[in-house]
Amino acid sequence: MEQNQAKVIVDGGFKPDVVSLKEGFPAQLIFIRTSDQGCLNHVNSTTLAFSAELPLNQPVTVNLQPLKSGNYDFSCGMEMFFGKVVVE
Ligand SMILES: [Cu+2]
Repeated sequence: MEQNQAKVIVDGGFKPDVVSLKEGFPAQLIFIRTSDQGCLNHVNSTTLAFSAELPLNQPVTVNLQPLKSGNYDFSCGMEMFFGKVVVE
């Protein structure tokens, strides 16, 4: 099966801050924090039900169950920086 994943570089913000995933298949978000800037050593999402530490320069894969179409938010631990997952 085709991979259903999106990569986000964490470098003083989430880059890109909008990513897309396909509806109805297991999915992965891969975060790579490449900078010590800001307060981005933690990412979480209430709507996607995950929470992860982001060690510097180590890709972190978040596995997601098949998703329904819609928009989902994620943010840094202090909810200062935000990103969005568009599932369709
Ligand atoms: Cu923050």
